Order: sequence, then structure tokens, then C-alpha cells
Amino acid sequence: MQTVLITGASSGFGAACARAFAKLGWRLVLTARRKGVLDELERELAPLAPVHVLALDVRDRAAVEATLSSLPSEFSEVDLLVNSAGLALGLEPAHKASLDDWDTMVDTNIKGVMYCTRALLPGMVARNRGHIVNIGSVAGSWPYPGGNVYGGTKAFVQQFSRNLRADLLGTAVRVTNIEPGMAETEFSKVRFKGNEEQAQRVYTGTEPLVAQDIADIVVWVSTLPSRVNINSIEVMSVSQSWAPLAVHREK
Ligand code: NDP
Ligand code: 8X3
Repeated sequence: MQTVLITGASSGFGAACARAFAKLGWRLVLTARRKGVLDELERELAPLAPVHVLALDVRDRAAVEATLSSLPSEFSEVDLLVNSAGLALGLEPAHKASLDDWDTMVDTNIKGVMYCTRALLPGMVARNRGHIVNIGSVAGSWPYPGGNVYGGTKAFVQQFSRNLRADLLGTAVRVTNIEPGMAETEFSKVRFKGNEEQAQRVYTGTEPLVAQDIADIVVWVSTLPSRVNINSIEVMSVSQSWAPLAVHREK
């Protein structure tokens, strides 16, 4: 039986991954800040698979180190880490954006991924078995107005994933960066700080990706033969594509 540890398991892609791996009977370590939501998920999934839930803020380096180094023995040999915890805050241009929001995105999307990866990687290398699946974004490759620091954090995740592969050459540990486009989760509600109407407008008239689509991809990349490493996958809804390069014209 394999063990998956998922950050950001209380919602969206992370929660969908938890449900997908429970169906496969994997042992689940589910982490996020909202322990009550994780407890509900544990009640739902416990009939399918062993579940251990942990309240964890990935920005807290000491807590990540302490928690992930003292997992109960039956959950301690993590085969798959899904770094899904993350967020965008705001869509303001750089000269108007909140520096606090920028700090939160850097602390969560960059440092959180660093801390969780660094905590679990030595065990994976020692066992010569394991897989890190990062949730990047199309925003890591493609700029858009208001994407400033959010896109920057996801560009970090993309290059960090590649550099991990470079370091892990010669081991059996795999690394994958999944780069989704627009998907309907709590993402926009968080980005627009609880403004449901503004969040809903992001998806109006479109058929966005759903969390299950990303969970299906995470399951696929992590159940391929051990010789196969999917480096990255960029995935968009059919409703989404690229914009032309912008040109400013004087009136
Ligand atoms: P959700 O808002 O639905 O889920 C985000 C998850 O991250 C929640 O479980 C939340 O849990 C957790 N989280 C946020 N901050 C922290 C923190 N400091 N410590 C621990 N957990 C935290 O959004 P998605 O599922 O859509 O987002 C998952 C990932 O996918 C993110 O990295 C996001 O950037 C990325 N992504 C999303 C896309 C989209 O359009 N939806 C597209 C491309 C990438 P809690 O609040 O309980 O801590
Ligand atoms: C989330 C997708 O396009 O809102 O990473 O940046 S997008």
C-alpha cells in the first residue's frame, strides 16, 4: 500500500486528489489549515483508506519540519507528496498591489513548497522511491495583467521542479509539475477575498476545468511505470486560450 501526503487537502485540487487516492486505497496524510474541513474529509474517506489529518500552515517552517518528521509510523514513508497548497491574492497591477498579499503568496506558494519538499525528500532518496507532484500554473509560463507575483511564484515552482529532477538524477525519485489553467475551485473566492460575485464572474459563460480533472492527472502521472517521469503537463479548459500580445496605442 502506498502513502500520499497532500498539502491543501481541504479544498479544490487537494481535496479531489484525496478522494481519488482514497478510491485507490492509498494511505492518506491530509494537511491544510482548516482542521474542521479535514476532519469531515477524514470521516468521508476513512471507509476507503487509512487517513491521517494534520492542521498545518505550510508557511510555518518550524511546524512543517516538526510535523512531517514525526508522522505516525504507518504514515511516515511517504511515496507521493502533492504540493497543492497555494493561492493567488488580488489582481491589481504591480504599482497598486498589496505588498502583504505578495508576501503571503511568496510565503505559501514558494516557501511552503520548499519546506514540504525539503522535509520529505531525504526519506524518498534514502528509500530510493518517491514522487513529488507540484501544482504550478499556466501563470508560471504566460504573463497576464495582474498576475505579477502570483505568476512569479508559479515560475519558481516550474524551475524548482526541473532543478529537483536535475538533483535527483541517479535516484528513482520522480518530479512532476502540473500547470493548470482556469479551474473552478475556491481559488477565485480566495483571490477576491470572499467576493463571491467577482469570483463567479471568472467562470461565467465558460466551462472551466474542475478539480477532478487535475486529480485524474495526478493519479495518472503517479501510477505510470516507475521508469516514466512526466516532467510537466500544461492543461487548460477548452474555453481558455492565449491572448494576442498587447500593444498600447496613443489615441
Ligand atoms: P483552493 O482555494 O480550492 O485550495 C487551496 C488549498 O490550499 C486549500 O486547501 C487551502 O487550505 C490551502 N492553503 C492555502 N494556504 C495555505 C497555507 N498557508 N498552509 C496550508 N494550506 C494552505 O484552490 P485550488 O485547489 O484551485 O488551488 C490549489 C493549487 O492549484 C494552488 O497552488 C493554486 O495556485 C493552483 N492552481 C489553481 C488554479 C485554479 O484556477 N483553480 C489553476 C492553476 C493552479 P486551508 O485554507 O484550509 O489552509
Ligand atoms: C490559476 C490560473 O489563469 O488564474 O493559476 O492564473 S490563472
